Amino acid sequence: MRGKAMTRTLWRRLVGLSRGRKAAVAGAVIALVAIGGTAPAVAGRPAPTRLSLASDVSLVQVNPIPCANQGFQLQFGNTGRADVYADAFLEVKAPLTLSRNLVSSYLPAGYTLKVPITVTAPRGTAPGQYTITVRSGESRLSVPVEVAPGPVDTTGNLARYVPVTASSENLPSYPACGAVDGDRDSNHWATTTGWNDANKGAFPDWLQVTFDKPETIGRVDVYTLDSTKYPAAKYGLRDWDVQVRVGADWQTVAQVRGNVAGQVSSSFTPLTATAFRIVTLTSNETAGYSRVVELEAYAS
Ligand SMILES: [Ca+2]
Ligand SMILES: [Ca+2]
Repeated sequence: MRGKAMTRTLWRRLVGLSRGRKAAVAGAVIALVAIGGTAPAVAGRPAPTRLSLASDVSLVQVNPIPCANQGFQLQFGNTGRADVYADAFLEVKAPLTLSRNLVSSYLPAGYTLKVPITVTAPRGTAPGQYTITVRSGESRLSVPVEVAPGPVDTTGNLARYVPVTASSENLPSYPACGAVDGDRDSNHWATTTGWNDANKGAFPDWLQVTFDKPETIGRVDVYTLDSTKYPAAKYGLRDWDVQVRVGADWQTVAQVRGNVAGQVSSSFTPLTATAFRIVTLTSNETAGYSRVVELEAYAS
């Protein structure tokens, strides 16, 4: 705003100056344009583009855990008098990632587009300060980011905070990471705290947890959807295999069939594995989905 106010002041003064001095002051105005200000429209020419960039927060706090919903709202505005198509480019240093690196939009005059930007830090990201930079035309915005130290699981759950992938995800409400977020409560269903696959009536589906290093695993607990509104006997998983990856090979270590309960523990002879997964075969719902509220693994 300060740049625009200075520009207006300079032009007001320019009106009262001699021709020679007008030229000198005009040079100063052009310099202001280069750093983000904009000269007033000249008669007979289209009004110049004036783009503004802002964030709704002064600092983005980021936790390096799966499914952490953290970020900021980018406010991308057209403060000029002409409608425009405009691009905003966003960057952040690896290993951080952004949900969007480009916002491309039609911006009517006087309109501010508000875009949620999610910031993700993978497990193991060094804690400290990072910066998101946003640019559009001559406008620039820096958004500071603070990455917190990674949390440590104290329950022995090998899957907690660990990267998870799935055959498909029903987004945005049912991401795979919801199955390792520590929330086993089926009453929180549909609020990103559980996984639902994206192809109804088609099986198998799978949900996989991949370890940072080989782990000894001897038990896998599955919490499928089970609430008063959505009982497991009607909406939960019925049949699935539990598999662990030893070296390059997947081994089936347990099979669950005909389940109608909300929680099933599968114990097996402990193995040293680099990953585990459940391969879902059918649901209690006819032509239904795979639904897992929480997936856990333990040494025994
Ligand atoms: Ca969960
Ligand atoms: Ca499916």
